[in-house]
Amino acid sequence: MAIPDENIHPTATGNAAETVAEHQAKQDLVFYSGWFCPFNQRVWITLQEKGILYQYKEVNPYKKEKHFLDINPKGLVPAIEYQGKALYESLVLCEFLEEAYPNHKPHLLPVDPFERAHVRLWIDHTSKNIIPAWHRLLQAQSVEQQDAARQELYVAQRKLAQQVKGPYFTGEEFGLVDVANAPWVARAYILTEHRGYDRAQVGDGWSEYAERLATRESISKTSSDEDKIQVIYDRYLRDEAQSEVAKALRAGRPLP
Ligand SMILES: N[C@@H](CCC(=O)N[C@@H](CS)C(=O)NCC(=O)O)C(=O)O
Repeated sequence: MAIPDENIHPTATGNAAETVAEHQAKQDLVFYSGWFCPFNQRVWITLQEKGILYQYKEVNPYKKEKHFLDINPKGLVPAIEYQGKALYESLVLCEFLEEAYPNHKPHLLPVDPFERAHVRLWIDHTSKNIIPAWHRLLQAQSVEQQDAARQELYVAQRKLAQQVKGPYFTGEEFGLVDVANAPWVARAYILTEHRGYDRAQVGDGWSEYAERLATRESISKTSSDEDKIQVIYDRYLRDEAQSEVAKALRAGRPLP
C-alpha cells in the first residue's frame, strides 16, 4: 500500500541530524525546514556556508498545520522567521541571507552588475529547465518518456556546464548557481539507480563539477541517510506522490 506523503520519516538522519542537534538554541533567525526537501537544502547550505546563527525547526509541510501556514501561506518548506518576520521561497531566502548578513562569506552573488545578472540568468535556466527535467525523469513511467526526459536533462545540464568557469560557476568562489543546483546533483544517484541517468553523458566537465558540489562539506552536513531519502523518492518513482511538485509535473504546470 502507498505511504501517504504526510507519513514521512519525522526527522533528519545521519550527518544532517548532527547539524540539526547543533542548531537548537534560540536565535534571531528561525529556519523552518523539511529535512528531505531539495529546495529547502538550498537555504540550509547557505546558512552553513555563511556560518549564520540559526535555530532549526523541523516542519512536515504535507500536514499544512495552521502555525506553519501563518509563516508560509503556501504551506511549503523552506521558510524562515527573521526577527519575528516571515519569509519563504528558497532562492528568495538565499538572496535575503546574502543581503541581511553582508559580512558573511562566501558571497553568493558577484559585485559587478553584469556578472550578477549573468548569475541570475543561469539561476533562471536552472529553475525553468534543469529542475523540471530532473523531476520529469523521476516521475516518467514509460521507457519513451524516460528517454525523452533523460535527454532533456542532459541538454539542460550541458548548457550550464558550458558556462562553469571552474572550479565553481563563477570561478573560485562557491555561489548561488552552485547552491541552486547542488541538492539535485547530490541526489542524482536516485536517477542513476532507477532511470539510467549517467552524469558522464552530460559532458563539458559536468562530472567533475557535480562531484565538487556533491562532496562539499555544506552539502554532506545537510544530507540525511540515503535509505531515508530513497523512501521519499519511491513514491515519485511510482508517480504516486501527492506533493505540489508532483501534481504540477503530472499536470504539465510549472513547478510551485
Ligand atoms: N518554490 C518553492 C518550492 C518548495 C517546495 O516545493 N517544497 C516542498 C518540499 S520539497 C513542500 O513543502 N511540499 C509540500 C507540499 O507539496 O504540500 C521553493 O523554492 O522554496
